[in-house]
Amino acid sequence: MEKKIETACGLDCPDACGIVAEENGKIEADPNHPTSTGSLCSLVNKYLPEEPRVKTPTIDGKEVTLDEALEATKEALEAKSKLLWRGSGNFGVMQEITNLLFQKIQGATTKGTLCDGAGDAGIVEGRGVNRILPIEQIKKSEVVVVWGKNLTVTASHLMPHLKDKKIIVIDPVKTAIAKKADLYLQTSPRSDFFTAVMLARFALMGDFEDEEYIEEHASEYEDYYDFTQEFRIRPILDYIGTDLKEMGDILEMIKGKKTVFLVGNGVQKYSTGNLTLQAIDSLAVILGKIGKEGCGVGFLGDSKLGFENPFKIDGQKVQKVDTNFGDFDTVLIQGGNPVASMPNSNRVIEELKKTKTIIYFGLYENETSKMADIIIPAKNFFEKEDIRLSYAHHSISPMRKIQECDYGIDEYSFTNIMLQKLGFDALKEEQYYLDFWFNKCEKVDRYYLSPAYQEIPYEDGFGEDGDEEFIFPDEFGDDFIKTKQFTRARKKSKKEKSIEDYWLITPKANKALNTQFKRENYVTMNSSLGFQENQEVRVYSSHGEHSFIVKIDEDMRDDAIMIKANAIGVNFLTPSTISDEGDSACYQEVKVKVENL
Ligand SMILES: Nc1nc2c(c(=O)[nH]1)N[C@H]1C(S)=C(S)[C@@H](COP(=O)(O)OP(=O)(O)OC[C@H]3O[C@@H](n4cnc5c(=O)[nH]c(N)nc54)[C@H](O)[C@@H]3O)O[C@H]1N2
Ligand SMILES: Nc1nc2c(c(=O)[nH]1)N[C@H]1C(S)=C(S)[C@@H](COP(=O)(O)OP(=O)(O)OC[C@H]3O[C@@H](n4cnc5c(=O)[nH]c(N)nc54)[C@H](O)[C@@H]3O)O[C@H]1N2
Ligand SMILES: [Mo]
Repeated sequence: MEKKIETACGLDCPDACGIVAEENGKIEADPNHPTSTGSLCSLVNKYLPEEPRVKTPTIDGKEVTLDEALEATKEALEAKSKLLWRGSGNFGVMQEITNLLFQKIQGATTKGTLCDGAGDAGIVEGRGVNRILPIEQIKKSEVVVVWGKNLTVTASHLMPHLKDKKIIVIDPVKTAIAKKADLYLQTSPRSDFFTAVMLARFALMGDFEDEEYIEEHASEYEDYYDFTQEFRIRPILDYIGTDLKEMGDILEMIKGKKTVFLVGNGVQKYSTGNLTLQAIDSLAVILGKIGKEGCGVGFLGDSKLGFENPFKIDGQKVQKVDTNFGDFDTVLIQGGNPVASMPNSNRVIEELKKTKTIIYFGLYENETSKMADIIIPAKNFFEKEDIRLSYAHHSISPMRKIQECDYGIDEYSFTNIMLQKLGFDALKEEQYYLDFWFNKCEKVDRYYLSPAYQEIPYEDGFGEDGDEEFIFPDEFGDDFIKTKQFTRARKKSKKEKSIEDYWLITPKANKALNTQFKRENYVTMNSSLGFQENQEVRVYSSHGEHSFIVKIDEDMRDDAIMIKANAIGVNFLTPSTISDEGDSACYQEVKVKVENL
């Protein structure tokens, strides 16, 4: 019998599945892994192996040897100012080893995130620390509130665990899970803070609160009740697109039931995303649905909690969201495609044009590799040793080499070679850095358990040590939407309904992992907007424009259009606004117009 090698998926996805590979490279899901329930998704089974790789190093478009490309990289890194911009193309921890190079050469790195920073900041504000909700608690729940998370696409391995549970979905798009839900709220985009505030208010008014629990863990709840009363009910429910009955139905469904809230990135791609997460947490706390069996709020957790990160460095940090690439002579882009994935593509391209040398260290040809002066082919996660943490569960998996690659270079070797070329000491053995992580974990069967694991997070209370109370939001400010409507009820006239400014919804796609794998160029919209299927349209915002092909879908609201994260050109429309808290991108803080071409 052939020997099996156990490894894990490195794609930036919460499931972080366990994989078993035969020596010939054939892979399947590890049946013993807590999330990968017997099957791998098509991204890793089909689209990844089909994707053509960058195999030849180049300098100014000319093919060179890897040594020549590395020598040119060394020279570029001797420039006065240099920046490392890393994406999340591979979620292994060893990606970060390049920090050690930038520490030595006194280069800049980035702070902030394109992903979940706003939500994370709100969670930390309320709970003190962002702990992952263990899958076992999701399994034990009776009601699941899926809030701005496209579960069937972005965390499909959770689906089998939701069987036989009552499902409530809150999402402006009628997603696949919304169609199966027992209760579905097709809310207005960017209204979730208000939804959570209103539900908390009605809960406290209608005796749905868990008094004993909040007295002990969130004693400021009466102040929060006062805060919720600052918001006018009628105009806000209109704005959300709901009514008192629906709000009551939600509370009735949750009452007395073990409930988890699975919250996705959709609710927080806005400048005020922190407040939204804090308000959703506040609702869960008031209902007593946190820190108990079968309960909790699951967002993207902090995968590195409890570890000491050997790759953590100080030094100059610039914002990841609106990076001024032009301030640097040399920019090393590793594991990312910022020209397409960062917001405000016009700005990104202008900035990168000002940079003297762009080095692209990645797997695939894309918008960023096209702008690069030096291209260094990387190895993928099947071709090197690494460790996989997850932002949605506590299994830490070794990622092992299951395939050879004779053209790319891994991040450890890249860093090691560069350090020595530049006259610094070599790195320690690769295993030393891997053990740094493993040594913090307890081994459980073939997996390791994260040091941050707690069976029921926040069971004793909040804060790092569980001895603090929950903190409610006490202020609300918003510069983006006009809050005038919340102080004066108004009726929509027919004319107002035909507004041209649409919300932009830009979620993940099923055949792509961000901009890796299948790309598309669709804009999805309701037929009432007056455009035709397959028609080419120009979509524009105050930041830029791009053309897209129309897809008609009656599951869309009439005040929003959808262009997915893998669509070519989507980020010409998005702003490089940084969230109020958490240094996060705000992809949906924008209104767009659509016109015939
Ligand atoms: N197949 C696939 N899986 C992926 C990825 C991928 O690219 N492809 N990417 C991975 C990554 S990097 C991440 S961060 C996760 C993210 O995964 P998710 O958290 O699911 O995030 P999104 O797909 O961005 O959006 C989720 C949902 O939010 C809804 N939404 C949009 N605006 C609003 C709003 O204002 N309010 C509410 N309530 N809902 C809203 C959208 O309609 C969508 O259904 O997925 C990971 N998994
Ligand atoms: N419009 C819109 N934009 C978005 C989002 C959205 O929902 N809508 N989502 C945002 C989110 S949540 C995220 S996380 C970001 C992601 O944005 P990025 O981090 O830029 O991720 P990708 O676009 O997937 O690019 C990853 C690249 O990493 C390279 N790569 C993969 N594995 C390896 C490896 O092992 N080593 C090296 N050196 N390179 C590797 C591949 O060449 C690939 O092109 O996008 C953000 N952008
Ligand atoms: Mo992400």
